[in-house]
Order: sequence, then structure tokens, then C-alpha cells
Amino acid sequence: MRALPPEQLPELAAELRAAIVETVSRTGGHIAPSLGVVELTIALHRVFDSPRDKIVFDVGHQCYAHKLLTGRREEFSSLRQYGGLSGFPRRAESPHDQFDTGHASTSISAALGMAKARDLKGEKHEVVAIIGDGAMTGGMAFEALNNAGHEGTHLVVILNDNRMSIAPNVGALSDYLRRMRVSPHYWRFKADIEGFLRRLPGIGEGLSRFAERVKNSLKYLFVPGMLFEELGFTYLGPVDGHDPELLERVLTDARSFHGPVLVHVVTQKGRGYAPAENNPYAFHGPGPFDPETGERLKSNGAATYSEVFAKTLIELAGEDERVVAITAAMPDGTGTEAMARKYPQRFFDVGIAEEHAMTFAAGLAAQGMRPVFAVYSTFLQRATDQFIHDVALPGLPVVVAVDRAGLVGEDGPTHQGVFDLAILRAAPGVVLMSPKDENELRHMLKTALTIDRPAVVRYPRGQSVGVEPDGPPRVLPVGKGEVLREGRDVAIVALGNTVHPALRAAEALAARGIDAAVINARFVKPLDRELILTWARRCGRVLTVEEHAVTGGFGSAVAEAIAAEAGMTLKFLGIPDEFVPAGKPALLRERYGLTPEGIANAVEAMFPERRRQGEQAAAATGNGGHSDKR
Ligand SMILES: Cc1ncc(C[n+]2csc(CCOP(=O)(O)OP(=O)(O)O)c2C)c(N)n1
Repeated sequence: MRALPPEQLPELAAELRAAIVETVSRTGGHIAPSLGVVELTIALHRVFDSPRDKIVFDVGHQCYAHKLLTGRREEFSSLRQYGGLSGFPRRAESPHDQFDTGHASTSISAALGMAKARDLKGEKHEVVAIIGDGAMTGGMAFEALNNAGHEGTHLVVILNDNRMSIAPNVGALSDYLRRMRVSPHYWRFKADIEGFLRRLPGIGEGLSRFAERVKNSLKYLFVPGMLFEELGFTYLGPVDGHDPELLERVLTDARSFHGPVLVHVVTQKGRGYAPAENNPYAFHGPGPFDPETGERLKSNGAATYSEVFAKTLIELAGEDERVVAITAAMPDGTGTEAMARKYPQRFFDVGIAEEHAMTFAAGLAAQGMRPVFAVYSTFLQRATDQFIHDVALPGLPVVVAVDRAGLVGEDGPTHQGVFDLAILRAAPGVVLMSPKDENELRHMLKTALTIDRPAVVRYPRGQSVGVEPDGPPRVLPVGKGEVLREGRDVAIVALGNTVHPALRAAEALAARGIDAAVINARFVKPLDRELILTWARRCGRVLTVEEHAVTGGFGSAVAEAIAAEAGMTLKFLGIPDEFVPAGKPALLRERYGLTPEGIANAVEAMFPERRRQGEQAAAATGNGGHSDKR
């Protein structure tokens, strides 16, 4: 491809676009982001020598042209299918995929790490991060810019500015980029300005401090990208991201600079495919569509869980003025855009900033509001500390609506929502629940907004069960499950969207001569211990079912509750379900029995008969203490 004369590049770009549209119209996928960076990807592979030079995509959903250009054309039709090509860069898939991605705002950190490794190993190659203006709103990106500017390590960051996150991009940074885009400058102009300033009498070489300040102020006036310059980057841009020759020139320039360089490239999301150009929002990551017309192939049926959530949220927000909704750049996916339309003052899109969103919600709750942060399970992982430290510890009534909890599908391992319970369950004092259907989701949202403590409702992606609402949303008894089917042989304890399949399984089992009880747990925390224990004892066999990792999930919670009932004696010694107060570690270990004596006592308590015998022996000899305790 490097040998192609420049006049053939538009043809190559058109071929890549045709291949992307053809495949994605069948598989679904991130078409608009990928179409927008076709020329940029060509330029990257002509200027840089991948895989020797490291090209690191952010989020990674814009990598389709990269995949086509790096030996994966034959398999491209298997994109996002089971056993096929990933929709994101995967190290295991190709040496050209330098970093596994799926979540936003990681590329500059990863690229800086690679650049540092290069320097430490005495190697000579380039490292390039490609990050969108949406991903640039994430805290990690700022942390990395801050660190990279300080380190002064050479790396190239390409800011792919298409004005869009999934929805139109938001925030002060987005406004800043917009101002730069409309300025008529481009990167050569910056050099001209600097040269001009240097030639000004009294402002050139050997500047007084005053003159230095004047120069800097003039720079602010004329030179775009000062924000990045102040952070220690050389800023080049803005550059038209659909002009192949210009792109090659600026990227070649960027290579030659010392230290970190930021190239601001302006692209059009969905470029070259009219339906995506006209509606980049809908074509960010659509399902299958008709490639001729762009019409989405719609499946009819029950409302999605997100739609039911959004409708209920509006209803409950109408009853309570304190209810506000927060999204981290997913107004459409989470359904919170309904709130934006109905109550714009009470809706906040904070950008791709889950960490900030959680603590922002905590701040709102601390002042008496009732924030609902709707977030996909996989992206909630980002806000783990903010949930534990800022919401759970002070016990603030933040509602976390965990959408896409469970199996998510074609986006693959970075997007499956199977860790939220394991993460959140450790936090003392929180209420974790999951509805068996959309009707229960309504009640759980009402419950979450009514109880005065941190509450989490997790529900799956896609269509709901299709049940009718049984009256207005109502408060459920916290920590209570329900028995949906009685049985003698085994207790199936199911959570969320596994409850209905469990009921069907029980029917099938009846035909096989197994009488299964089915319990809808509803709450992971507080767990309905009593109910589960009753049925565990009654049946002697328990199967837990959840769309979540078994490690640390709902089943683990049940196991903890019924461990004592199992044939062998099992106890858990560790930190009980509470926040640990301040104190010297030795004292705290005493408190929790994590000392040799504490452990010995815990073990001894597992031998009640021995203890009784010991006590009897002590009584007989007149010795009141434990005879075997040293
Ligand atoms: C931590 C995290 N939160 C949310 C998302 C969902 N998400 C995927 S792409 C995207 C928008 C990215 O916008 P931008 O970086 O500008 O790239 P573009 O799609 O415009 O090329 C969002 C919010 C994500 N991938 N990671």
C-alpha cells in the first residue's frame, strides 16, 4: 500500500468503505466511527511501519479499516460473530493490534507505557495513540496527558475530532475543540506565528519576563491548541482528516518532533455512506441494516428493559422533584434521553466519565436530591471506587441503574456485564436487586428511589419478557425473595432474567421425574437468607442461576449463606459485612479475629461437641477456663 501513488488513494479508501458497509450491514457494528477514519488509517499505515511502530486505538471500534489493511480481509465477514474477528483490536488476533480495547480513554496511558518501555529498552520506533474527542472527555485521558507532558517522552497522540461521542459530544473541552475547528489556522500557521513573535523587537530572543508574558498572551490569541501546549505537547492542527496528502505531511512532521505531539485531525463520522453521514448518532453502532437504503432491520416485540426503565423514571420523576438522571455519554442506550426531553433541567450527560458521574451523583444525594445514574454494567467497572468510597461509605441514597447486566453479545468480552455484582456486593449497607421481568423492574426502581440508602438495580440488555404491568410502581419488601414454584427434590434459586428460564426448566424437569422448587431471589443484598435456607434444608440440593460470573456473584452470596448447612462444616473468617473503622492494624486484626488466637477460636467453634466435653471436664476438675487454651 505504501507504494501506491497518491492519486490512487481515494480509490483504496472507497474500496475499504464498500467492504465495511457490506459486512457491517449484515453483522451490525461500529460503522460510523470506522468510516470516519478511513483516510486517517491509510495515512497511518503509509507513514508508520506497523507492527514495528505501535498504533494504539482508543475504544477500538474505529479499527475496521485497520483490520482490512493488516491481512484480515478474508475473515472480515466474520466480524463480531461467534468464533470470528473481534470488533475491537485484540493482541491475540494480529501483531498489528497492539492493545486490547473496548472501554474509552485508555490509549494515551497505554501508548505512554509503550513509549517508556521503548526508551528503557533502547529501541527506536514510534508509538501512536488515536483517540476520539468523546474518549478525550474521560478522566483517564487527562491523567495520561498530564503524565505524558511531564515525562516529555516522544509519542504521537492523534485527536480524532468528529464532534461526536455516541451522541453529540458534550462539555467544555468539546466547546474548546469547536472553537479551534472554526479557526482558519492549520499547523504550519503555528510555526509562522512563533517566527513572527520571535522577530518582534523586544519580544524576540532574550526576553524579559514581562515580554515573555506578552508573547504568551499573543500566542493564546493566535495559536490554537494552547491547552495541549500548556500540558507539554506540541500541538499540530487542526487538519482535514479526509485529505490524504495533508495527513501524510502532518504525520511525517509529527514523527520528527521531540517529546509528545498532539495532532488534531478533523473528521466526519460516517463519511462516504450517506445514511451514516446524515445520522451518525443512529449509525454509531447499529444492528443489521439494508446497505442500499440504510434502513434498520427492526425486530418487533416487547419493549426493551431500557425503554421500561426510562418510562418508569419519567413517571417517578413526575412524582418527585428531587429525582435527577445522569448518564456518562449514553443518553440513547440507557434511555435517559427521555429525561432530557421531559425534564431537561434534571438531566445530566457528563461525557465519558463514569467515575465523575458516580461522585457527582453522591454530591447531589448529599444535598437531598435523588440521583439515578444509569450506566452499562461493563462501564460501571470504572466507577468502583467512587461507588464504594463516595456512595456506600457515607450511605448516600444514590440509585445506580445497571443496564446491559449479563450477556451483552457481539461486542465481546470487553462489554459483557458479568462482574458488577462481585464488585458491588463487597460494599456494606447497599441494596442490590435484579428484576425477573419488566414489571418487577418498575417496582424495583420505585423501591430504590424510596429507601434512604445506596441502591442498585441490575437488568439485562434487550427485549423484556412481555408481561403486563400489575398496577403502578410499588415498594417491594427489601431483602425478600419469592417462591414461584414449590418442589421437593431441588431448589433452583434464580436471579433476574434467569428466573423465567428457571421456571421453564422446572416444568421440563417435572416430566423427567424431578420436582424442582423455583425461588426468585430478587435481592442479592440483603439476601433472603431465611427463605433460601428453608428451601435448601427442605430439598437438600440447591442450584443457583445468574447471568454473572460465578466468582463472587449471586451464587457466592448464597453459598456463604448456606455453607453451614452443607455436609461439611465451612466457616468464613475475614472482614464481615461492615466498613472497617480506623485503628492500628494489629488492633483491627484482633477485632476481626485474624490473629492466631482468633483463627484458633474460629476453628474451635467448629467443634461444638469438643467444647462441651471440655467444659464438662473443666467443671469436674473445678477449673472454670478452657483446659486446652494456652
Ligand atoms: C468507559 C466507557 N464508557 C462508555 C463507552 C461507550 N462508548 C463507546 S464509543 C463511545 C463514544 C466515543 O466517542 P469518540 O471517542 O469521539 O469516538 P467516535 O465514535 O466518535 O469515533 C462511547 C461513549 C465506552 N466504550 N467506554
